[in-house]
Amino acid sequence: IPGVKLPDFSQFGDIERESMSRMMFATANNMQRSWLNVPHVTQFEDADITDMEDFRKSQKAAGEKKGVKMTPLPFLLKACATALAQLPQFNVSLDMDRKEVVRKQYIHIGIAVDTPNGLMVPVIRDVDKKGLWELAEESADLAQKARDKQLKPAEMQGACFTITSLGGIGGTAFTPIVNTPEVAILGVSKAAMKPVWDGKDFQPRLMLPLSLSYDHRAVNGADAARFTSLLSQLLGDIRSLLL
Ligand code: CAO
Repeated sequence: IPGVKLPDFSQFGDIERESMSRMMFATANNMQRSWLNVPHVTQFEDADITDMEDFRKSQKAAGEKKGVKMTPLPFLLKACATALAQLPQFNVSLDMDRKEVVRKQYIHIGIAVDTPNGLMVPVIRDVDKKGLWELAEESADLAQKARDKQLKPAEMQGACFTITSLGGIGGTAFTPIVNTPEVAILGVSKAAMKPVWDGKDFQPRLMLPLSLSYDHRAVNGADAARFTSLLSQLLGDIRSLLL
């Protein structure tokens, strides 16, 4: 691809130069590799998490006893694990050299963590086999390890899918970049109260914006809409996560 030729910026005003950290350089290369190799499409959906949030808040005292904070993330992990099991076309990688699709029989999910040193993606293994408290504890531990630069290489490998949540910060939607060779990534924005028509009246409901970016070589648009609709259904009635 044509390179970007830099002008001499100092002709426009004072500048400073600083070496990129190894991590910033590696992240920049990974982003460019994914962006250039993967034909991206993003599918948007809102999930009604009013009841989920009531339940989550009802667990506050239990969380204080256990020393674990229950955020929306464990529910998202569980819902994505269920969706990956029901729609296994999202749990693949493409081997273009061998013209093969690699289907994974395990469900490991990466979580993007914002750290002072840049973006890190620790991986939670076998999310489908873990409960909400276990996921809450493990994701908090891994996020802390990421911030403390204590993650081992093995703890950042093997993901089938990634969740990137900006919900604690803000925004209504974004288009995340697929963490190739995974074929999809879920972006989560900030939940907001919205008027939702119930057929008779508008009801105030807490709506969570979801943005699913996917590799259009591996996944078609109809499947992406099925995936986000399923996520919305699962988060809308978390009892269905038990089924
Ligand atoms: N909507 C509204 N509020 C939300 C929310 C959402 N979607 N998600 C989380 N929150 C709330 C939490 O409930 C918590 O509120 P309280 O303190 O009042 O209980 C607060 O926001 C902070 O949550 P958190 O961000 O600490 O925890 P989390 O489990 O939701 O997320 C982690 C953990 C590691 C994903 C997050 O800390 C993080 O690093 N996010 C950034 C990821 C990122 O940079 N992605 C971009 C990658 S592409 O460049």
